[in-house]
Amino acid sequence: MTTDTQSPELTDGFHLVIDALKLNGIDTIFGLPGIPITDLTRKAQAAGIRVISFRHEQNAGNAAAIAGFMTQKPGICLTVSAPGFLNGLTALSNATTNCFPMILISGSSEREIVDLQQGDYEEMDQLAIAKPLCKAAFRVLHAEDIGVGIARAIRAAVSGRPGGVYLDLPAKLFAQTMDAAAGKASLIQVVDPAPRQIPAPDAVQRALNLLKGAKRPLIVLGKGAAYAQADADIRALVEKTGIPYLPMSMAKGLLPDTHPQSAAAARSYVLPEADVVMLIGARLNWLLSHGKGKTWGGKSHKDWGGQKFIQIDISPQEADSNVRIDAPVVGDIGSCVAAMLGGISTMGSGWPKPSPDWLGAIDERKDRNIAKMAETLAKNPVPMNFHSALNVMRDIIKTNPDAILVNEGANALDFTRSIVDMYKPRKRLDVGTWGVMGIGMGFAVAAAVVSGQPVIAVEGDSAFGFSGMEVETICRYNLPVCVVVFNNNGVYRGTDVNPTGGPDVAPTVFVKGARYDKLMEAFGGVGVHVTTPAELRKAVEAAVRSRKPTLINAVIDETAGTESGRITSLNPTSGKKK
Ligand code: FYN
Ligand code: ADP
Repeated sequence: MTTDTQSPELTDGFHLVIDALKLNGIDTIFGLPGIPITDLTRKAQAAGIRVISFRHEQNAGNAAAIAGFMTQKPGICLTVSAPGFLNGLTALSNATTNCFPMILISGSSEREIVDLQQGDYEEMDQLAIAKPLCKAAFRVLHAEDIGVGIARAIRAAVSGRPGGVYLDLPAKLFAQTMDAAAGKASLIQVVDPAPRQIPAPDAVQRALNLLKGAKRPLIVLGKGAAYAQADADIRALVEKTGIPYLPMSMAKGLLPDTHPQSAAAARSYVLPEADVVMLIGARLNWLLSHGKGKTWGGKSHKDWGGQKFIQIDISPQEADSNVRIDAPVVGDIGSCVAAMLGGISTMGSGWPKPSPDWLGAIDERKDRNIAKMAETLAKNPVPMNFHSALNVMRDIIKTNPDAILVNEGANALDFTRSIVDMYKPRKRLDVGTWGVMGIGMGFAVAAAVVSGQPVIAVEGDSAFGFSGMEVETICRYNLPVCVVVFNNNGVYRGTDVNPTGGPDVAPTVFVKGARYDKLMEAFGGVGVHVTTPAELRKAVEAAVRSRKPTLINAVIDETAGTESGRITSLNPTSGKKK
């Protein structure tokens, strides 16, 4: 309360930023303190926001991005200027590529000095650098604009196709003061930040007509479908139509991988054989061979396989990006799937189930692949290989379906994806659209913080190295994270040799017999060294039960693994003599 004789109550940039975030339901910030945002982290914590401090901004950024994916609220990453900002940028860019909503907030140097290039502390034109790498970028210069700046950042991150947003806050802004009441009035509580986008009825009808006439229909579920949190309706659409479906990596578990309609184990059969493919939140990018070529039954790598496509997506520009989309349905997945279900229900029993021939042929391939897989998994080679180790992880996820599986690497990624079944939506978090390494510990920290569930991170030894120092963060916040490092002494394998016979090891080789478990012990967590599936099982079960930060160094046969896992063909020399 102020009276005429008292000076008015003041607020400042620090508090306006914090109040604006809180007003919009932001309860967690991932970041790394330093000039000029150290006090912002302190004041945010004092104001009741959970502040998770990392050892490197890229990991904080990855944490923010995956928190955005899991919650549909923009994940916030807070960094210092220039170098800290740049460290956060890979994550921001990756978030944008993956359609994860995230806001990178970075402190910056003084505009006047930056623009005249007079050599300020950490001088950099951050806004200009961020712009091409994210969905939107804003700078706030005046305290009274903080409310608008945060509101615009939130809307840009979560509306339409979600993505990364950059918010530039120059150091001077934080100390600016203004009348507290005016400051409060300047803040905006964003109404309906991600408005539903209802598909046009004729677009829905066009899609239903195409699907209904299909002889060999297929549904592809992507991570956009997982993000949408329309789980029950997506399941109903799959089950009511009876159409087989293929989950992309992060859509695994949207329906349990053991669902009878899953065609995951017959991937290379269904893609070329399907005549109508309905994509739900999945892009026809490299992960789907751009919708053409041999994967789709085309004669050469550029040929169209003859499929017709329905694409449900929030981005109107996505259709026709690689091949013709015969029935684009533009809208949010929840609204689109509900509209499709509505159309199907008006047909009553008139919806034609896919032919028994198509379903039978898929089942035959599936059964064959699953039986082959079971045979491989049952083996117990010495030393342990990816399969025998992942057989353990498969059982652990089966008995702990709420646990979140973080996964990165090459072979460690590809084998885990096909061996470890997921049972619930948004439980598998991995390298996504870019195949980026380094998401591991950032994703693991965020997954534990956001969900409170146990997190199991299956990491290749190379992949782990990118974010390994965050085991200290895991210990500091006492998070229920169990990291399993599949240690085969190198990138892909540990067996390469230096052809010159010189003293340096080959570029893909690491220190042999490294003990990653000791890293976790250094910070008070549990480190376990295992060489057999039985030891691995015991260690992971104990970690999940105890919820103690744990790192298991799982020694894998160093000859196991192929170059680049399942994507060897992307290497420029693939198929040629080296
Ligand atoms: C799948 N499969 C199964 C099962 N699930 N067999 C038995 N049981 C189960 N449950 C079979 C499936 O039918 C395939 O066999 C094979 O396992 C592999 O399946 P996957 O992984 O779905 O298919 P594929 O061909 O590897 O998929 C292509 C891809 C994928 C591009 C989508 O490789 C991918 O997501 N890659 C990302 C790689 C990446 O980002 N790496 C990081 C950089 S590594 P067939 O049907 O017989 O083919 C840097 O070097
Ligand atoms: P995957 O790699 O699993 O195939 P992609 O990242 O390629 O998935 O595709 C996700 C797609 O989902 C993007 O094209 C994006 O526009 C879309 N998308 C994301 N969220 C939604 C949503 N809520 N509604 C509709 N489409 C969405």
